[in-house]
Amino acid sequence: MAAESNFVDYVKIYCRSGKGGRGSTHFRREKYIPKGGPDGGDGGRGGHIFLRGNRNYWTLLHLRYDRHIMATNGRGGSAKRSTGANGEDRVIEVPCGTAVYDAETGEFITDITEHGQQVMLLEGGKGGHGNTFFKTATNQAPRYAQPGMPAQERMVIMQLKMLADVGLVGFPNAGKSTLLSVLTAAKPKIANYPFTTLEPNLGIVAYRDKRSFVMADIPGIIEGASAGKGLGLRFLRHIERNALLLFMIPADTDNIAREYEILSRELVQYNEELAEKRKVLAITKCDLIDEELQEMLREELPTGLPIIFISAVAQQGLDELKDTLWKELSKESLHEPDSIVRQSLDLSSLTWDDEDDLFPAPIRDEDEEEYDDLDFDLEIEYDDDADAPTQL
Ligand SMILES: Nc1nc2c(ncn2[C@@H]2O[C@H](COP(=O)(O)OP(=O)(O)OP(=O)(O)O)[C@@H](O)[C@H]2O)c(=O)[nH]1
Ligand SMILES: [Mg+2]
Repeated sequence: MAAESNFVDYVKIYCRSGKGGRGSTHFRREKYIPKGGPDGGDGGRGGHIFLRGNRNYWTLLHLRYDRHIMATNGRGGSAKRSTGANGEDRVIEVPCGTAVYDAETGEFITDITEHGQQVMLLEGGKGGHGNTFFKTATNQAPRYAQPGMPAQERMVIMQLKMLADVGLVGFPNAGKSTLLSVLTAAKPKIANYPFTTLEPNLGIVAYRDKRSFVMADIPGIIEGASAGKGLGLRFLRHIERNALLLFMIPADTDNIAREYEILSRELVQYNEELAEKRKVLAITKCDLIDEELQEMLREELPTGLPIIFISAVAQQGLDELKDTLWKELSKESLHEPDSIVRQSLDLSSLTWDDEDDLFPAPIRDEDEEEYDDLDFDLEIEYDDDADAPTQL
């Protein structure tokens, strides 16, 4: 499904840092300096792999087609104490809100939430010391050098979890996209059939005194969503970070309290911590019922959360809704929203498009170290029984 869509919020990629270049075992050889002493340089460091937040990306689409990300190796050291070049680093640009997990264990690795935030995912191998480094008073002609440190590799899963203050939660057709379209400049598709919205949409709600907050319209949830029905769990991850959830149930629903129960249950089954989020309930499409009916409805509503009657179409109750949302957002959070994001992934819950196999990239011939032939000339120059070479 996601393959046809440009909204890519999941990707599995293989990353490898560069290995360190090896140190050189070289001895100085010049025409009139017969025993020139060690002059092998250090190897260069292998390239690192970094992640960097970039607000110009909204999805992980750009990573879909570049799923093997490899830094290059450090070069070996060489004669005249020359240090090998460092490998080239690779920076993976990701949208703000990207959480990264180990694809084999599900372990949470890191979370990129800000533009410019940079995190090292894999460290390049350190370069080995050349024989010059090992020269001491008692061993003036070391015939050894260090190899570079190995590369690191890791298969990772990246998930985008959108950064929004308020997440809209409701059954299909509840009027979520309509509300987003009247409160923000976003232009989501709106229609009188379920699952009109197939991708989350974000909008900025302007509030008084130039204040604003971000609202996310996510596709409709149905009973059984946490077990994979409808669009299933795929989009529930986008409400993980929301400080506040706005539940939306149409006024002409037979049993509002029951619908509220079903929605709450689906969320909790997805993740228990969602139960701790602040909630507001909007009874939508109130233009469909009269005042009298509204009064009757009040009797049978769920308790324990602010409830606002609205109509996006008739522009009723919208200011009151914004006031309530702002008030709730300003309260101290009951719980740190990002703690859910930082939990390990349950790999068995990944049932959608992720199982297109991705294999580690093979180590190619050109990745293997190149030897500097000069290094092997040393036996000709030095006789093992000879004294240590004279001063450089
Ligand atoms: N009468 C009335 N109809 C509304 C109101 N808000 C939305 N609708 C209608 O309800 C239908 C569904 O609205 P959407 O905004 O697409 O609903 P949704 O919750 O985004 O639906 P999905 O994307 O399918 O989950 C559309 O035909 C809207 O015109 C309202 O305040 N009053
Ligand atoms: Mg919609």
